[in-house]
Amino acid sequence: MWVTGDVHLDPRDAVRAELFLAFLRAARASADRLVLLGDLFDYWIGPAHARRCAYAPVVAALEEATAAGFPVDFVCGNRDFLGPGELRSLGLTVHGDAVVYARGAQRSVVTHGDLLVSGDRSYKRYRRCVRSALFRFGYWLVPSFVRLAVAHLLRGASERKLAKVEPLAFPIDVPLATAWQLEHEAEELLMGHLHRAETHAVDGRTTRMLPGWTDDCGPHFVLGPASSLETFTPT
Ligand SMILES: [Mn+2]
Repeated sequence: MWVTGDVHLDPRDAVRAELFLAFLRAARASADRLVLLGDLFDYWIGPAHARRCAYAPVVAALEEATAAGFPVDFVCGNRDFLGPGELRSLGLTVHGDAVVYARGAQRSVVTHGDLLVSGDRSYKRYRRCVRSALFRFGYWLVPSFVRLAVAHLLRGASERKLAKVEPLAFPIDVPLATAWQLEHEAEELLMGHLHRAETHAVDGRTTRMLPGWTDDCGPHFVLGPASSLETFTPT
């Protein structure tokens, strides 16, 4: 089983899409399942938009993989809240904030990681807003060009904030991550979101953080008796 996330495909970036396609082929050849822990797309407006931009070959490859019986799971990230149902239509199995995988005696919690960051108050306000019932209800009512405008607005706000306060520099709440593992009787927790590789071990329980993707490498965890962080580069 391979776990990755924070691919951040951009609608205009065919290079990153090509790398993800090669990664998906490698996953199908080497693993029995692929888990995406969120932020696969930089933003998601809907399947119609996805089929018109650089997402198109990725959407087609995910549909092809799942139709051929290769399971692809999706754990929602902070940029995926708008269209989990639509991702289901591509054949993906969509989970909520966290999912637990058991491999023999080894249990791993996989989550995007945004709920385990302490101190980011303005992000928590933003998350409450976009995940609210009213916002979601509105999303289904408006035509896709309005969704696109909203996505650009939210993205602009996020980029401005990145420039100002560097939210990726926020520390992870290790006691909270350990509490999640205790609650799920898991030995490890895998997360992304902060785009940096870190490992925190507390009383035999380990939290592993996934670095973000770049244009030439796709970091991912390979789950075995002990999970390892690997880097995919196309040959
Ligand atoms: Mn991300």
